[in-house]
Amino acid sequence: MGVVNVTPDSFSDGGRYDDTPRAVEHGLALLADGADILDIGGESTRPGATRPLVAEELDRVVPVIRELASHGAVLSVDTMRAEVAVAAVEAGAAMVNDVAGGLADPDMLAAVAATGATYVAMHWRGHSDRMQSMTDYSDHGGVVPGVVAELGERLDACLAAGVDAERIVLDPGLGFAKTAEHNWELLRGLDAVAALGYPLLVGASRKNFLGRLLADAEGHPRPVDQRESAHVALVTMLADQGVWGVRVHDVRAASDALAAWQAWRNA
Ligand code: PMM
Repeated sequence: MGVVNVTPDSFSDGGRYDDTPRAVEHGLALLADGADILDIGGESTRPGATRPLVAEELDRVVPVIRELASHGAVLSVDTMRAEVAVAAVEAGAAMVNDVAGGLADPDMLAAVAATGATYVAMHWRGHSDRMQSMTDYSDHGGVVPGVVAELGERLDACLAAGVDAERIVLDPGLGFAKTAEHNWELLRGLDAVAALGYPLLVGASRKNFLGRLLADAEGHPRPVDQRESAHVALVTMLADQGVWGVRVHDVRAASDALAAWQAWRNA
């Protein structure tokens, strides 16, 4: 899944593709690099981000989805809002990628169920302006059981709202109300999340925990655009664990890693 952030302020690529022609051009380039799905987002979820108006979000994503759909791309909309999800599906999106797993908008799950779109339910505890103060998982005995329990609740809510079980994908939500250590624990404990019985999507691309892993001698995190080699190692391991998808910015690097992994497996 290649990321197209039509936002002025995403941490990894904010402002680079924040108008329709540039976003479409970027999406087409990601397809040429081997993306199977493009994830179109109009709201930055970086820690501390403020939310756009609904109208702004619609203006950002709908024209890009309409245009990329006309090129035959399989499209996902990265949104927490039912209204945006419905408009995106009408414009040609086949998937709704909701980082809030339905918690940010009480209408989301019923709206998605009515569209018949595939739904990605990510683990989430609160909006970006406060999520990094919500990293206490001690009530659950740790981040892995905590995410499994809370994602399990979202799963039940999806099914109760009528979302087709065949169309649900789960995501542990790396970096969302998680410390760097939590992200590593989740990657290590992904089997427990997979045991919920649904396909998994994982987004590690360019995230802060990789910057911290690769920090220089003074402790300065490695810049966002220089974290790819470490990410490629994760993509390969995630593929080997059987995850359904990886959400990535550098599709060429991830595709190359997967090609090598596949050739090795098939030999
Ligand atoms: N991460 C971001 C945005 N959307 N969606 C899913 N399903 N999983 C993620 O981990 C995820 C996401 C934040 O990254 P970005 O600002 O680079 O898009």
